[in-house]
Amino acid sequence: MVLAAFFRQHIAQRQKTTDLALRECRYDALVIGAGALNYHTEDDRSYPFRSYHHFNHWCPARGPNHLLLIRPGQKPTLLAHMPLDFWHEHADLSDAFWLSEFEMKSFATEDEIWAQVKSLPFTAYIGPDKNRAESYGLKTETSNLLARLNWERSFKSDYEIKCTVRSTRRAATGHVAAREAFFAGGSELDIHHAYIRAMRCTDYHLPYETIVCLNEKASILHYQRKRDKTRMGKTFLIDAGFQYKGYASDITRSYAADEAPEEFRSLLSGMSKLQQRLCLLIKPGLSFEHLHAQAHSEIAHLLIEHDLIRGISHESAVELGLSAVFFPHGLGHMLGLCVHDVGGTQTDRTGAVAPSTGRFKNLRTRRILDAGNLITVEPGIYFIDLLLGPQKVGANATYFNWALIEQLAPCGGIRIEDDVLVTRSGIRNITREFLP
Ligand SMILES: [Mn+2]
Repeated sequence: MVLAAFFRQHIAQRQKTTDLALRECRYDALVIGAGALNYHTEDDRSYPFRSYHHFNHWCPARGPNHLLLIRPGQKPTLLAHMPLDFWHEHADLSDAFWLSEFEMKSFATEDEIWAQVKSLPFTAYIGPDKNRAESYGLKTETSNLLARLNWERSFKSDYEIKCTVRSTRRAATGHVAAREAFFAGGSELDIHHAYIRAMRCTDYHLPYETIVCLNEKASILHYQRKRDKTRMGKTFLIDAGFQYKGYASDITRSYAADEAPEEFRSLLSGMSKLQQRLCLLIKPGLSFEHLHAQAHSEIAHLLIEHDLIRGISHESAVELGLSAVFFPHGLGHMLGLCVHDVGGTQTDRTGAVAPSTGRFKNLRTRRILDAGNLITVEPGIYFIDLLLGPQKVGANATYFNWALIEQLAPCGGIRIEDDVLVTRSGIRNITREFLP
């Protein structure tokens, strides 16, 4: 089946789920804004444009100022902005694979577009331009509706899975090239360039800036600098993806050269197996917070096995927060049009928030997983000064093997991240299909 056929199904599903959501919230119609260009202060340069994600959920059209008008039982209308502008290229949409699913009307000015949605009967607006929407008589207090739309976003259609697979395939070519550049002794900048070159794209196509860390920088979770002087790294962490029709892949790999300390290489191999075991536990009905707790338990085991923590059981190590010193972030997040996708803490379509067991703070996802959810699984172990420092003088200081920690700190850390689709019977690990 070609992408257009998958897209047709996807739109039919959107129509059905959105009609239901509008009915439940008693709206007659919905307007979704793509959003406008944003400019640097007192400057005519704009920030790179990204369409509003709910706009993207319906329509892959690029560029700002488009509106979508969704009315129950009717073909969705794309009110497209086609300005008379010779400074920029404006996409010719006439042969877009998705166009037949819309009634398209083009306008040269934004005012003409907005005039089309003026004073519609009880119509909700979602998007970045709320003030303008209100001035045109649209309803912008839409949290009830958004909760339902966010909920539906967490069940990926076959079209969305197809896009995620393409995004992953492309990212995998970058990851292979990045690994080669690392083992060839390249700098962080060399590795970043190798990644981009292999994917045949520019930075604009990335869902987030690449995280390319040699050695100790792997302990900085969102490290963004690309050093060019440091070469011949002993350890390497890369967190990088690609975006296809807006759908992100989000993949992390960690490597160690032969020159890296044997203890670190062994820790890396243990983490690799641990990550795979966690993936295989996933099935519909599993609480992601429970899986996060399981990750802590296994990581505590690994730390004890490698003598980084000593004189304590793995249960107590988790209880006292010792595993969290090495693994301070959540195990994963929903993935889709947003890298940290919407709906991660909802328990139902009305937006009720999942009750927390109170054991872990700041988890991006606390859902009971269901078939169709797309989620990342990304356990890590890091040597972070800011978290280790207070432990040195704290009540638990004797549980840490400080000599070994000091020896491994220059290795930075480890994270391994796959993108996993929850299926009726278990999982489809999309990342491993392209990056085994
Ligand atoms: Mn991630």
